[in-house]
Amino acid sequence: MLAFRTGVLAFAVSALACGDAHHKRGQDHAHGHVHSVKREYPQFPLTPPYRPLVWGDFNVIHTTDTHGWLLGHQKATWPEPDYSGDLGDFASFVTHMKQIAIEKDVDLLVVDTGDLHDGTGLSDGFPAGGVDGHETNKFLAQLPFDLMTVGNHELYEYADAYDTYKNLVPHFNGRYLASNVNITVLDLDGKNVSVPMGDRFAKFSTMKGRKVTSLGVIFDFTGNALNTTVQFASDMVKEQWFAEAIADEPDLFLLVGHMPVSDDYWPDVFNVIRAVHPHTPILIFGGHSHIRDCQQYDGRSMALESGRYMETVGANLTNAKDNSNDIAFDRRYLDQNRVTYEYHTGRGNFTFDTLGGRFITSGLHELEKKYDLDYLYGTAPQDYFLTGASYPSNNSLLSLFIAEAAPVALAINNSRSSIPNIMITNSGSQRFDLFKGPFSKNDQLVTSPFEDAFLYIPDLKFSVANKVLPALNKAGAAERRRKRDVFERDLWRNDDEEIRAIFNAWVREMNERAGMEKRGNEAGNLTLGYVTKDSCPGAGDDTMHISIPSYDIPDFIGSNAPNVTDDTPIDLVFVDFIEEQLLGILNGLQSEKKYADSDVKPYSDVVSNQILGLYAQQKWN
Ligand SMILES: *[C@@H]1O[C@H](CO)[C@@H](O)[C@H](O)[C@H]1NC(C)=O
Ligand SMILES: *[C@@H]1O[C@H](CO)[C@@H](O)[C@H](O)[C@H]1NC(C)=O
Ligand SMILES: *[C@@H]1O[C@H](CO)[C@@H](O)[C@H](O)[C@H]1NC(C)=O
Ligand SMILES: *[C@@H]1O[C@H](CO)[C@@H](O)[C@H](O)[C@H]1NC(C)=O
Ligand SMILES: *[C@@H]1O[C@H](CO)[C@@H](O)[C@H](O)[C@H]1NC(C)=O
Ligand SMILES: *[C@@H]1O[C@H](CO)[C@@H](O)[C@H](O)[C@H]1NC(C)=O
Ligand SMILES: *[C@@H]1O[C@H](CO)[C@@H](O)[C@H](O)[C@H]1NC(C)=O
Ligand SMILES: *[C@@H]1O[C@H](CO)[C@@H](O)[C@H](O)[C@H]1NC(C)=O
Ligand SMILES: CC(=O)N[C@H]1CO[C@H](CO)[C@@H](O)[C@@H]1O
Ligand SMILES: [Zn+2]
Ligand SMILES: [Zn+2]
Repeated sequence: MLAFRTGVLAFAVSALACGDAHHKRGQDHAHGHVHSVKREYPQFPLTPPYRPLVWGDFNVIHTTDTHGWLLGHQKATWPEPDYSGDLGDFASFVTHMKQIAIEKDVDLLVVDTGDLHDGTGLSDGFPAGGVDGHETNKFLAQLPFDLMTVGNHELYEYADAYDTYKNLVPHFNGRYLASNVNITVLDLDGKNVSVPMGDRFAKFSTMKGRKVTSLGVIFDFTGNALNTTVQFASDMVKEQWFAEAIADEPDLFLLVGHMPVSDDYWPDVFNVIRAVHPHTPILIFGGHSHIRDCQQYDGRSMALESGRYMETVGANLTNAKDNSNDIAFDRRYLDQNRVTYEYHTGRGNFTFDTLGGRFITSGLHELEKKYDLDYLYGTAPQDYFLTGASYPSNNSLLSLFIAEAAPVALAINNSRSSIPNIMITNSGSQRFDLFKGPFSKNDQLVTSPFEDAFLYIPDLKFSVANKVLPALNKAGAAERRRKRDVFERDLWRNDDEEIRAIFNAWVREMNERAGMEKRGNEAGNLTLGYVTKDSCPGAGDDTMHISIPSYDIPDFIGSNAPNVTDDTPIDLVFVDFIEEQLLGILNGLQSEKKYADSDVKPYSDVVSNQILGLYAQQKWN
């Protein structure tokens, strides 16, 4: 058993701030473009980290759930500038860190735990006939990842899974791990065969000669596409190959997996390895719930999760003195920006960028152009927050969407626009805040990605229609979730809503603990950001912040009720995604008529992911 110090450098890459994007409105009000150029330096005074990283003998940099945010977070509203690095900056950072590791004569590995797309236009804004993430994966492939593993977002659609298998996996040469995921492909004889999507495990030696055994495991995911197979972790550990893979004792187990480190399936894997190797260090990197989190399943293990959306990069190290002692681990959640990167690499403005990093950044900007992602719909007069403002309110994205934008956008070319109505959708239909300033095609994709049709039931008495929204919220989204609709789209969305519930609860807790009003004097100096409290010893955040505000939001949201008498017939308008549950609620509210699918009609050709753009064209020019 080898004695070594392990440092886990877990940095979570948050949002990209497009620093000095200088915004130009087009001549023709509705058809402008935002011209963003690579900011040379952060355009905002970012708070630097407050202490250097603690390097150990074995160090790991971790990213997870990047979801296409490869140009980082480009908006000026806090905390977005905290996450204003891009993948090119990250690549430069990794290059310098590898050099520092060589100078310090220690190991440094870089790992990613999946969910590479479904989040921004760079991955999702491809033209018809394309495959989600195909282009962004090419940029990720330029980074020296030592390990990568598969996320659920790689598995909702066969085309995405196949593209990953065909084009990304081979690039990593045995280091893209899929211990419990298979994909069905045609073999050379044209027969269907189910094969591992990546390697089941990897055994390798580090630069410093440490023997590492690695696995790549996804949570017990059931929403995967036909022709892909996910084996539950608890079954995987019973496989012969698994027993053989873990039989020899390495210097450490390095497990990567797309599953949360708290309240999930890691113990299914951990316990089996620990039973065979009571003393071997086990380092775990997880993901999927989009939070910063750390757990120690015992004194000689550590499990780290590094946030989401290129917001957080994680890292940590171990200190294994002998077989009986606990190992000291360190972990750090880094805000993903150039100030962080320059601070930890000792580089400045003019010595930070590597050629490779520059190349990635400019390539991503070309892709942005190719997809016309900076197509400008209008200029938002203020910020609208998903959970950062109460609902309903003037700063609520949900209020903007359903009470302001939907009534305008759905009235376009609509013969029923003069009939009073109530419009209802689910709050899960919106994904991200909408910030003051240019509102582009990319912003629309980020904020409101789902393509739901609007339906309506005509001539409902106002008194009945007006009770539907409160009744839906009383029943909650859980009922629909349990049903797990057969459409891939709905599976993704149900999973997405569960993740968002975990994420929102996490932010809410931190706001109660470390929000503006709690931080007192100290707050004067700090910007908004994450204030993480996890289950590992010591402080994890690399940069100090005041917590971002967080409010409870209802499962369903509605437009303002029209000013009509109780028995006025009105249109009840809603998205197809909630039809079944809404009909159930409506039939519980009145007994005059049993409403069914045959009573429901299409309301408009406009679908939900067009609403904000159409509204911006009319009102924000
Ligand atoms: C399953 O895989 C086979 C072989 O690649 C392919 O022909 C078939 O279309 C796939 N089915 C689905 C539903 O993707
Ligand atoms: C492969 O399996 C899919 C269903 O999983 C089926 O649709 C397809 O026809 C099969 N192809 C062959 C060549 O057997
Ligand atoms: C996965 O692929 C392996 C190798 O082809 C095969 O032995 C195994 O049965 C497959 N598992 C599933 C669940 O399809
Ligand atoms: C980097 O350059 C910018 C622009 O000249 C300047 O505002 C900033 O202070 C510089 N930062 C450092 C750390 O040198
Ligand atoms: C919200 O906006 C409305 C309409 O612009 C305005 O009348 C109202 O005062 C605003 N409320 C708040 C709290 O700002
Ligand atoms: C409304 O109708 C006009 C004329 O047919 C058409 O050009 C326009 O695209 C339509 N708008 C929407 C949002 O469907
Ligand atoms: C604010 O920051 C300055 C400079 O870093 C420091 O000297 C001062 O103590 C801080 N003030 C508070 C209230 O934390
Ligand atoms: C609602 O309508 C009634 C009757 O037309 C009118 O007197 C009242 O002012 C209206 N209320 C609002 C808030 O517009
Ligand atoms: C080598 C190293 O970084 N060790 C650190 C691991 O984390 C613990 C807890 O934060 C620190 O006390 C160790 O110094
Ligand atoms: Zn994710
Ligand atoms: Zn996920």
